[in-house]
Amino acid sequence: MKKNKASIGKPPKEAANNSATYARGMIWPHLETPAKFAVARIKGGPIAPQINGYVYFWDVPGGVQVWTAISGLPPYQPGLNNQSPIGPHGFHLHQFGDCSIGDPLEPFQAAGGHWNPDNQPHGNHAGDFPVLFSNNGRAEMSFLTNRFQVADIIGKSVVIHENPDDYRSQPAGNAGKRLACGIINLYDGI
Ligand SMILES: [Cu+2]
Repeated sequence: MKKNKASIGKPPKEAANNSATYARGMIWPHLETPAKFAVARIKGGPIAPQINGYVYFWDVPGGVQVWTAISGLPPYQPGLNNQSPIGPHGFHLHQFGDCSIGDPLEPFQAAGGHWNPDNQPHGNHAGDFPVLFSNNGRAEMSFLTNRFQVADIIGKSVVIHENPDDYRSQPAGNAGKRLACGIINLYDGI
């Protein structure tokens, strides 16, 4: 059981050296051509060190399919006394592939602001993603975006925030502190 828990979101070993075969044959049967495929390994920072997981990206007709599996999210807390609730968690692409922790009270500032290549307001940034809902600490989600291709996001980062994204406050949806970060790399069978 311990082994399973640690490997949430990770492909089985026998598939690790052939991501295209894995993608076609197992959980993504709609994928018909060898795709550009990327992954961000997500790790929690000092505010939520238990966060752990993966975000996968692969090119599909019409855009990119994103699939994520995250564990170790903090429990939901309602927003009392004008404080933001903890969860569901803002989830975005950020500009820079630098997940240095920096200030432990405001971690992951080196990842920069939201990746926004076409200069849109927040809520319509290319890297604005749906929020992550914690299910006893675990979130899994898959969605389609037509805002980029895998090749456009290599070397950017994925950030998970403490608070929900309101999709309209500028510049970042009032999503609060940065709990976890991962750099997007071309998939090579991690
Ligand atoms: Cu963000």
